[in-house]
Amino acid sequence: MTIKSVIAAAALALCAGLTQASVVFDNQVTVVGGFANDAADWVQADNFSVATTTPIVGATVWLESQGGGFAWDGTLNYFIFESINGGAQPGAILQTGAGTLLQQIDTSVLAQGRRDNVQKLVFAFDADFLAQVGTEYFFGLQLGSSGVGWSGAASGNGVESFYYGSLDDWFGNGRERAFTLQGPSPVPEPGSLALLGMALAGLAFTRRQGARAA
Ligand SMILES: [Ca+2]
Repeated sequence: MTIKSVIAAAALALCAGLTQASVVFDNQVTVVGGFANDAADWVQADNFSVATTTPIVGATVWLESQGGGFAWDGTLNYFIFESINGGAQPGAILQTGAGTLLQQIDTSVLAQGRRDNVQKLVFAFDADFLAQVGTEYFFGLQLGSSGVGWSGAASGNGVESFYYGSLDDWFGNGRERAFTLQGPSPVPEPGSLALLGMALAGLAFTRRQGARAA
């Protein structure tokens, strides 16, 4: 292994750690298309909890057109609610904001409208939300464009509410929503940092040797 390849490998490991946010909750829904619910006129919500107390910095959601043509206006309003009534419904809003789109991926899964594909969207929260271990919450989403639904699966305990009415008038629609929640990027491992340092030191040494020989 040359020093250059060691540097490249260490730099790659560092970059991977910095760009890949950790998943702190995965609702583990297999998106098959056709099980979307309108998240424009309604706020859709689904429950979650985390394994350790952690900030949540963003989310990944799967969206699809219900009538065909993904005419989404870019609005990604998100909510974190309390979970009340033994997990039956969202309670008070703990945080809400306008998500910033980081990435949109056209999946190969046919959408409900059967004319285009389910879209996978990665977005960042306005501010971190500190989720406490042992506490259940609801994650909610409201899009700007009607006809765009939040993908999900046929069974589960998804809950929806009529947005233009009252946000405390929830009822279960019997569906799981497709989403993951992201924690902060992992701190680079000491091993890869040490490797990079050693490689750089080695490179400086060989350069000195080369200069002396010349
Ligand atoms: Ca659920």
